[in-house]
Amino acid sequence: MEVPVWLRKRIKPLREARSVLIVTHHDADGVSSAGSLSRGLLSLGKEVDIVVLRQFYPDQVEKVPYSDHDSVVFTDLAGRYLQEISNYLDSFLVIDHHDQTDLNDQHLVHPLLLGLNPDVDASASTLSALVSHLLSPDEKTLAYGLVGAAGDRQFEGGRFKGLNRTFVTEALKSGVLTVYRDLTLPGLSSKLLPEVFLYSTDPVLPGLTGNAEGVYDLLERAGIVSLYPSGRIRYSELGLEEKRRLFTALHLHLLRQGWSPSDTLSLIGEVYELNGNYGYKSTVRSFAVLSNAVGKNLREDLIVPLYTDEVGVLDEAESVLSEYLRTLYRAVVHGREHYKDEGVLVWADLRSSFPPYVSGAVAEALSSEGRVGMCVVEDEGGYVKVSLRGGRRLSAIVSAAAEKVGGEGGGHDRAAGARIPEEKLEEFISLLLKELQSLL
Ligand SMILES: [Mn+2]
Repeated sequence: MEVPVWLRKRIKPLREARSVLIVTHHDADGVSSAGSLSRGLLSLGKEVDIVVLRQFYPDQVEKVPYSDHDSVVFTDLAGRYLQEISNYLDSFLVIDHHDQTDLNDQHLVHPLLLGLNPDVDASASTLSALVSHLLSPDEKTLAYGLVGAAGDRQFEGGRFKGLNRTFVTEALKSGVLTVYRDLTLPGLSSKLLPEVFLYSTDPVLPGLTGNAEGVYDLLERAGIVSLYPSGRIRYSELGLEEKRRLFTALHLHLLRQGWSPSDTLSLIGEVYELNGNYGYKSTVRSFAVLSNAVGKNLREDLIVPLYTDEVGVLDEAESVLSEYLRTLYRAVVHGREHYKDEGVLVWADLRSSFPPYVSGAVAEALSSEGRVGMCVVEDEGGYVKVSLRGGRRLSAIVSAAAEKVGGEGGGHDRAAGARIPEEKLEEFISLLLKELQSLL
């Protein structure tokens, strides 16, 4: 791996610091960034503290114990606030892969500065692991850096590319990783087969996630029910022919639900197995699901133990995960039973009944061919958070509608979100409907 001189220089404050604070985002990429970076810092004998945030606002500075540390690293967030941060911190580094950032700033580490695509070549965790590896070389750190890239779905044709690919190669060479092609749903080696589909939230599988009847039908069509009537079978225990039949049944099911052939084929890909681990840490993708649950529950205390292979932490982390998956499951079921049908828009109001992190999965479960799914949850300070999935040109539509009602929003083509004043929700929805209908 060629590492440019500017990058080595830029991480010098981390070498010199005795104590480092890592401020990170609450998803798998943020957790994996903090975890991978901690490995290098701790092995050099430094003190490390981690703070997990739902979202970074520069004015939160009083709430975070910045002044107790020699240096601060922001990972998977804060890229657009470099100027504001330099107003109150001297020694800091921002490792981010989002847009709207000043690429000339001396505190930034960003994929674009390395000639990499920030959506598929490297995520914040890839770069955090790179920094960690520069401080203290360790191939396992590189493998753990891939966890966040998996959480951000940085795959093309079911496999990593760019710097992520380089990490795979290095980790393979040193034996910390094994790669093979198979179905890539998280939990395949640790969960019973019906539960894999029932609790699948990354991705949400329409007609299966949160739908016990749908899962039973699928397994029946695949001939699995007659072979294992109790359902007490793991995917890894199936024979090759059974696996093939299961995938064919799944493929047909998802096509009927409006998925494109290439979307369903993307469920087959490279599986990156982490050697010497077990349970939900056994593959990079399932470790991402575990990390995401830890982050969404703001359990920063579990990050270092998980990423430094502390014995005994897995039980607790997996209980956080199963509670998280149960909550998502209940939210998806609730959303499907209590949605409002507005034609092009199908939406559920989950304020006061569920934590905010369920909104993306519920919106995804409500979306279908030609219809946008939306979920409303609580946010702080008189705001609501809105997630939308499906359709097209969503980012532009959502950000325009949100701005008109005094909120803010954005995202991607088929996945967007907004934060809007609670009393403006109705107005926001009617603006959305107008725009979505005009696209028809
Ligand atoms: Mn990210």
